[in-house]
Amino acid sequence: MALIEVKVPDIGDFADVSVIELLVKVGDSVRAEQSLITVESDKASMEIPCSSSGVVKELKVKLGDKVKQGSVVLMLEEHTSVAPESVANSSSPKQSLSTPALVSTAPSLSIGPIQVLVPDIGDFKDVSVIELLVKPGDSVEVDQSLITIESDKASMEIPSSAKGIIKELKVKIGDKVNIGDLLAIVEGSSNISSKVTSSTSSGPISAEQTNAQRLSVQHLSGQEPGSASNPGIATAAKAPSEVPTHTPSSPLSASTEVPHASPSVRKFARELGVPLEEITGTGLKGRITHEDVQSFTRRVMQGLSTSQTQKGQSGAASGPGSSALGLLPWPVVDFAKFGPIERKPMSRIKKISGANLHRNWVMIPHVTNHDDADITELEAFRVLTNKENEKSGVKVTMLAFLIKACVACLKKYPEFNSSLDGDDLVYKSYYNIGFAADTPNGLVVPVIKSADTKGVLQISKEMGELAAKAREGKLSPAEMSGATFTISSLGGIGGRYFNPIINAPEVSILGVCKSSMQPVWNGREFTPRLILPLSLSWDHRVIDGAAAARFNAYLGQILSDFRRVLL
Ligand code: CAO
Repeated sequence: MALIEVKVPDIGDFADVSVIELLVKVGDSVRAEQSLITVESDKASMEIPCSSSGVVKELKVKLGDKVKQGSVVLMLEEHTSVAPESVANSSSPKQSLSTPALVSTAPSLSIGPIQVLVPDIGDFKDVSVIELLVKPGDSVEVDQSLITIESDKASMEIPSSAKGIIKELKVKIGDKVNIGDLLAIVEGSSNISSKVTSSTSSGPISAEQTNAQRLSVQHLSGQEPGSASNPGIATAAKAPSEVPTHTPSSPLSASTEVPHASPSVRKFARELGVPLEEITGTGLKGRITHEDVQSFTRRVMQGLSTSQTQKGQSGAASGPGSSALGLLPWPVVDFAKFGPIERKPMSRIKKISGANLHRNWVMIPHVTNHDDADITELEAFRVLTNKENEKSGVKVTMLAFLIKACVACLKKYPEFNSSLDGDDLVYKSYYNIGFAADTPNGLVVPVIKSADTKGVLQISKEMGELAAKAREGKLSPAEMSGATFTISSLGGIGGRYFNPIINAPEVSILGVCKSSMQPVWNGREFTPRLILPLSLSWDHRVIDGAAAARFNAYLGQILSDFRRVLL
């Protein structure tokens, strides 16, 4: 096994940046692309990834050290042998980050609306806006940070190119931005800049990139100070000698209100819903560390302190935390202590559905009734129908029959098709049936609209189309909304019974598992029958046990003799 030096790769304009976090320690197993350290310049921070997998033998940097391209970060005992030269060269970060150099012109008065655009942000493409640091009406100085953007490996603050009052913010949290995008309209009030210096670049950034590496300031009215024409992006592509630049002001002076934390800490805080502005950082220069976020969370969970955000939220909206329920705080475990681990972010769908499931589980008093339905004849009919319709390309599924059967039950027992709204119960005269679909990214619930007006063949066809769209992640919000009742079928997979979680604001959900041949006593003998296990969860605020038992019994009757649907 080769011992190699892992070096800081090309990090664009970053030179002599501080190490603000060590993300690994001696003895750790690391894999290629895993972040090793976080470095931070005055306006941006980024994580330096590992070039290959192996075991950390020695750390060559410590907190506060200054590093640049080529600095040795650590010695790695590689799992697979790779020539050291190629390692150093291959270890380029996912994002090549360059601190934005700002275009400026000679100091002069400039009054009028000014467009502030996203400057050259290196290799960053479609990066998310994660923080708005100003709002309309705020006074801003030149170089004052306006927003924070973050890719998967780095975050950076985008400074204002103009001094004045923010008239309009053109981005919101979650927007994706690129070079040249309009960020804000600033009512300019005085000189745009004073410090004039030339732009420098290091590493392989080309002359063209260097030239383009400027913040574009476009005046909507009046002349660009010191320029004959409006210097939009096009002007920004002039040679450096033609376009004077100025350096950003001191990092902390511009945004003293903004908590300083590395991208991974920000991400960690966001995942936990921890407001960074409420934390006092204990790291270098007051930086918020991973531990700060953990100990803040621990204190809130133990009821020793309260988050301002938590205070501001209504109980119903935020849901009770474990401290409100008098529960022990969530255990914080360093899993890596016990063996190798891999940390992966949850998919967007999982995060959204997880939050919904959690709320529904906590807020709805669930009860589940389990029952069986004899589907021997129905399954034979389904198989026959599929044989007869082979050429149509539409496969009739058991789930389509279940949807039709449930509509009949919902009509007979309308409270199952209702929703709670304060002290009122809203009864719906339409029957939109959601069905849980398992996709590579998580659970989604497409909806068959007006299922009462559709036949089993049409329902099967729509279900096939919606399930395909679900797997491809192409369902529109409209196709996943408006359900009045949901079915979750694990029949194609297996199992006997389970407790499905109600999909609020619905009040019940049917879970079905795999049917199997069972010996059933018919009064004279045991006969083999195909039995489908049913699990009906219901909201006990709206429905009581007797109604649920009747619903299941009626559903069983329909499934055992589908002609009852017509009654
Ligand atoms: N008993 C026995 N076999 C069943 C059955 C049942 N209840 N339901 C379906 N099957 C059979 C089908 O007949 C099919 O067999 P063939 O290929 O031999 O015809 C096979 O299982 C696969 O069916 P399917 O799952 O593709 O089709 P479906 O209409 O039953 O379900 C869908 C479609 C989208 C609901 C399903 O693919 C799916 O995603 N299920 C998972 C839902 C889920 O995750 N629920 C849990 C939510 S809570 O976390």
